[in-house]
Amino acid sequence: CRCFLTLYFKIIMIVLCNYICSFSMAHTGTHSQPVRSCLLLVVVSVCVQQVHGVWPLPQQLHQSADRGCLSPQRFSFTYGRDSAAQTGCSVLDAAFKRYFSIIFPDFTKGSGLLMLSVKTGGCDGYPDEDSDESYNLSVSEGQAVLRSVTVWGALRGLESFSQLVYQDDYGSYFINKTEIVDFPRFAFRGLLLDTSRHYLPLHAILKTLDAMAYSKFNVFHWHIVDDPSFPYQSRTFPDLSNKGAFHPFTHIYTQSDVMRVIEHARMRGIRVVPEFDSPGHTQSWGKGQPGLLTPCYKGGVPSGSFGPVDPTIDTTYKFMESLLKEVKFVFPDSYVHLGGDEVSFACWQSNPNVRKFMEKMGFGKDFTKLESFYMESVILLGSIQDSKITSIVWQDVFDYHERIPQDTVLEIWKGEKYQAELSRMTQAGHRVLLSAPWYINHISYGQDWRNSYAVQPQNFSGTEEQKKLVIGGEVAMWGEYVDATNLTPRLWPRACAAAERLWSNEEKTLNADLAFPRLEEFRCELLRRGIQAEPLFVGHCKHEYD
Ligand code: CP6
Repeated sequence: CRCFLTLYFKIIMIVLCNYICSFSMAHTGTHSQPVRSCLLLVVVSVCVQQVHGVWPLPQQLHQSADRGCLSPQRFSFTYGRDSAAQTGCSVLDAAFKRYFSIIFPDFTKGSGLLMLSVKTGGCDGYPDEDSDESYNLSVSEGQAVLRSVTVWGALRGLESFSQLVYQDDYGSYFINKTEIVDFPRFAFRGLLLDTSRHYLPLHAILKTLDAMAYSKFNVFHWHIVDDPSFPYQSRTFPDLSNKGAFHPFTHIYTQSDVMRVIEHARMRGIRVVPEFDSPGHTQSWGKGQPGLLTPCYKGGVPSGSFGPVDPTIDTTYKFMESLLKEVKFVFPDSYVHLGGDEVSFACWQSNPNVRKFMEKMGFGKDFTKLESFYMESVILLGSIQDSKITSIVWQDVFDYHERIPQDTVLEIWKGEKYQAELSRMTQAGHRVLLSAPWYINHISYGQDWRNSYAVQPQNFSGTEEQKKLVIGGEVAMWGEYVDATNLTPRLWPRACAAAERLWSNEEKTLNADLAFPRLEEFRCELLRRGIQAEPLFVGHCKHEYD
């Protein structure tokens, strides 16, 4: 350990600097001004060298320039005596192993430094919307203590701890004396992956979950099926993927794949919210479920093509009921995304049965009423069964129809005027998720993470009560132009900007220029951990290849 070596180095620097300063003073004839600014320079350079960033920024972070050495051979995570979670806690035993090898990649387990104390056990459950993710971390000479209410908070604290450890040029490990008090600003910090436009192999999803945990995302929104393909292998309706996937064996998610995703996410305190988007975006569903989609007509006869789900027949609702029942059984989270976006009315309009149904229901020529009728029925199907689900729907459903059930969460995806939309939705008492400004499948030249960083989710006209209804937001990675070849660099580090916006205190993180060096450092850390994150700008990292 070479603490003293750097101490000597500092002393030599200061002496050297004083010498240069007095030299320059003698020559210019000025008084104390240059000495002071010169000393300031030394202090600043020492400080800059010492501060090790955490991304996203903790609510309170006090770091001192005092640092201690960490010896990999003598380091380990332990459970405090007063901790409700003890050895055998699945989530934390696994997290200890993971973080040990993240921090010390070239070593195996040592013994005794970071002590962890969790108030409540609950190691075998799933994180949910009410999970307490707060933690306190205190790093001092010789030991560190991490306190949290839940295991999920402990995971966030371990992540921050791992980001505080650094190596000097000789390979010695250090951590500065640090006090952190931390908790998330928003409870819902999501990332959407689209596995229908392109199939994403399991390893790509698992790796994305790893990277999500590094920036404290806590919801994986799995847009699992859509028009182009239906890769979810259903127990109840196996033909949906047999006929609707790109390939019935290689391009599907089996029940065991889905379980692996859910468990990998759970171990990192991440919820998995599946989306089964209907009545639009369902072309692939029609292949394995004949009679589900509306036949389109041309010149008074069926044209052979199909439109959205047929909302006029009983069998549609029976099917949706069975499918949702399975989804609730397979996915433990109490939230399910039911879609409801971008429904094209042309096909419904062409179909004489649909027109007859419209007449019978008194909808006139207003097809938004028909879409609302369908969505309302499907939301109801989800909520009347024994274990209640909370539905999320895209903003279209609210735009068409303000009388959807109060506990339905609305997600904003349209780019223009999302502030006005936030106002109207929260005015109507709905909880809201913001995704519109975080469509990072869109790329452009330059540092577009700054746009994501500048978003102020609660900056709209409304009462304090209304602002509390914004439960968080989501980064969306739609898959039209994305598969496993380019997913990672397109996501990271750009998604990190939203991660900090959703976790950290707004006042402390408004300035993107101040965030820049910390994000650069975090991006290098992602590379070191094997996440092929793209560069923010000109420069280099110490570890550029995995
Ligand atoms: N697929 C689904 C999509 C989109 C939506 N729903 C989408 C629309 C516009 C943009 C990006 C994605 N590809 N099912 C809208 C929620 Cl810019």
